[in-house]
Parts: sequence; structure tokens; C-alpha cells
Amino acid sequence: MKAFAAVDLGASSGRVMVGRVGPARIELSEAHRFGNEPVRAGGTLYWDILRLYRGVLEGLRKAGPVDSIGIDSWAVDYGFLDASGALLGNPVHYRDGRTDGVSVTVPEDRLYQIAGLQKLPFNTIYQLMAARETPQYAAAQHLLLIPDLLAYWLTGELGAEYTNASTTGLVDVRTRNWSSSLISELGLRPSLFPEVRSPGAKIGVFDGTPVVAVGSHDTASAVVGVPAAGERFAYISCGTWSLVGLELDQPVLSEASRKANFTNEGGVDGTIRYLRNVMGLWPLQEAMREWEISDISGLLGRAARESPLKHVVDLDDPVFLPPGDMVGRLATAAGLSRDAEPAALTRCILDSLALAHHRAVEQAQELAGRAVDAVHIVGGGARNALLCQLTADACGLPVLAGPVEATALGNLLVQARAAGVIDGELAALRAVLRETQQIVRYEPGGDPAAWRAAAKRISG
Ligand code: LFR
Repeated sequence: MKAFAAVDLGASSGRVMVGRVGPARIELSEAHRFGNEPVRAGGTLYWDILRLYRGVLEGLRKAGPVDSIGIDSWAVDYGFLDASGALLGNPVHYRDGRTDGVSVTVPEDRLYQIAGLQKLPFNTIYQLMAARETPQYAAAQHLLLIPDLLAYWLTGELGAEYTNASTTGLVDVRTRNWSSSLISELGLRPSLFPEVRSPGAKIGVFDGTPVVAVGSHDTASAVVGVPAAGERFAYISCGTWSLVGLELDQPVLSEASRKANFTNEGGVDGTIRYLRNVMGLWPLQEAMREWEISDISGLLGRAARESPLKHVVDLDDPVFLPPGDMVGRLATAAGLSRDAEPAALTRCILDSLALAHHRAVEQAQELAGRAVDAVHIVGGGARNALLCQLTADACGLPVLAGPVEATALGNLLVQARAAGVIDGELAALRAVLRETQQIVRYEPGGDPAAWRAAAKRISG
């Protein structure tokens, strides 16, 4: 058995996990967990990047000796380095309003043909359009996405890990490299973008320990951590976001796919993560923060007793994207009073999320021409039995829930393979998960006609 450290940064906390891995075994333990609280300063919402880096260092110290280190985080956000390698300002949070109303000169359909990405206002491409005129941009020599920035601080090596680079909107989905022509056409400097590296490549050394590229986009690692056999499955990586889709060999770049806002993000081993961002548990997390409720199991227990599908909202509506007054926005959309019972609003969120899951699972199958037999839910949402059951009911398909720690497991498995502990393709990595992880099966039930009627209510 060898030991590996997975640094996994999420929107609300960061962790360093240690995995002890053998050819058919993986044991996981948490070395350190630390908060990730964004800071609003001078009207801009920032990540507290040095606090995160301190958490990483502390976590690696607590993890003890390991054979390698891999880093993943959320996507799209970046820091600029100047010519001396110093960070130019704090990375801006993707939920900041600086991209509101920002557009690009290149038509959307051509962008889709090049990068294959869904249009999300916070994609790096739009953030760069907002940043292009700033003194920081003028002084910048390098752009590093968050995991690459942390890896740079650990090792001194510059680079852009492929799965995460694919979320910028500036990587060509076919060549899997930066599209210099698009970058120039947008009036950006191609020299800002460091060489692309693949999951499994060695980045450098920190304190004598190799740092290895993994699927550094957390969702890419989570998809590695889906314990599926075969290919007839959909996945939902469910946490702050629900990333809902399929694993494909080739991108789907049709006009119908673009209009349905499906993305073709780069996956580990050259796969395509064909998915859509669904609002996920973010509205519930925000509402709980506003209600000052921390006992989620009590709240879910009460929500389970509420009448089903009474109030539903379209969670794909970008109105729910930014932080602040989530309860008010949800209540207005649901036709509920602002002081509605938290259980009633929670039920509304979960019914609506299950509907949004179903819509994305359906559309992904249609657009990619691939039918599925089951839906895997991984990540924190796999713990939410009510959501898993509602998703099974809405989709009319079995839901296989778990592992909760898919992202860390995906990160660790790619490192273990790079170290020669496990051999083979994604299927071999997933076989280890099926052997070792607890997976809970939810059979579809409920009233299919009621779900269809509710879906109609939100689609107008
Ligand atoms: C999930 C995630 C999503 C990405 C969003 C913003 O943590 O990485 O895949 O769209 O965060 O980066």
C-alpha cells in the first residue's frame, strides 16, 4: 500500500484527505479541514487565497509522509502572476458581479464550435473580458487557475492542468490545447497561458514529495469517482452545484446542444464530461445560512413530511446564482411568503432540484444519443436520502448514491495509477470503488404523472 494526499478545495471548505491505496483497496481519512469564506472588499467578492494556502500547508503537515500530492478545486477562477512570479491581487470569486452583462465579440455559436462550453456568465473567458482593461491585466505575465496557482506555490512550476483549463472557454475541444487564435481574436495575450499538462503528469516537488497533476477540476475528479460499470449511466456530482450529465468519447457540438446549454468539459483519460450545471444545493445552503439552521437532518426530516410538488421553481434561473437574500428570491418564485416554514421551502427546493436533475438527464441522453439505465449521485448530495429518492422518482430510474467522497477518491486514484499502484483505464479505477465504497440504491417510485405535471408548471 502507498499513501497519497488529496487537496480538495470546495466552495465552502477545503480538505486534505489521505488515501492508502493498494491494487484493489483504498482507505480514506481526513487529515485536515478548513473553512473557505469569500471576502467582499471594495465592492468585489474575493477568494481568501492565502488562507486557503495556509490550510493546504497545515493539511499536508498533518497528513505526514505520502508518496505524492494532488490538488483539485472548483473551476474557472484564476490569479495573475507578474514577471517576478508574485500574485497580482486576490483571485475574484466566480459569483462576483463583475461579469454581469459582459459579452464577447466572437459569436456564441462559433465559441461553441471551438471550446464546446455551456454559457455560464462566470466562465474565465467572460471574467477576462471584464479584467482586460485593468492595470493588473497589463502587468500580468501568467494566468494560473486555482489548483495550478497552489501547485506553483508548492513547487515553483507553472502549468495549466487540462481538465480545469477546459472550463475557461479558451481551450480547443478538439486539440485539447489553448486556442491561440481565439485568445488573440478576443484581444488577449496567448503568452499568459502556460503549457497544458495532463492528469497523471508530475508537476514538481514539495518538500521532497512529488506533486502530481490530477483531474484538477473537482468535477473531473468526481467523475473519475463515479463507481459505474459500463457506459449506460448518467451522473450527478451533487454539492454546491449539481453537475448532471454523461461521460462520452467525443464532444457533442450541435446547435441543439448549445441551445440546451450543455458543456463538453475535458475529463481524465481524454473523456468528455458532457453535462449541464444545475443550481445544486447552493440555494438550500444559502437559505440555511439565512435561517441560521445548521441541523440539516432535522430540516430534511420535516421537509420529507411536507406534501410533494406543492411549490416548484425553475432552479436553472440565473436569478439564484449570486449570494444574498436567497429565501426572498425563492419564496417569490415559489409563490410562498417570505416567512414560510423552512421545511416547506426546503421541500420546494428539493422537489425543484429533482425536476432539474431529471430535465438534464433527459436532455443529455437525447442530445448525445445515449440511453442510460441508472443515475449515479456522488458528492455530499449522495448523503441526502430525500433528494436521492426524489431524483429517482423524477427520473423514473434507479439512483445509485455514493461515494460522498468521490472527488477526493478520484484525485487519489489518478495519483495511485501514476505511482503504478493500480493499472488500467477508468474502468479499473472504478472497479476499486465498487469493491470498497458503500453505494445505496433508490428505486423509482412516486406518481410519474405528478412529476410530469410539475415539470410542465416550471417550463411554462
Ligand atoms: C463545482 C464546480 C463546477 C463549476 C463551478 C464553478 O465545484 O467546479 O464544475 O462549474 O464549480 O467553478
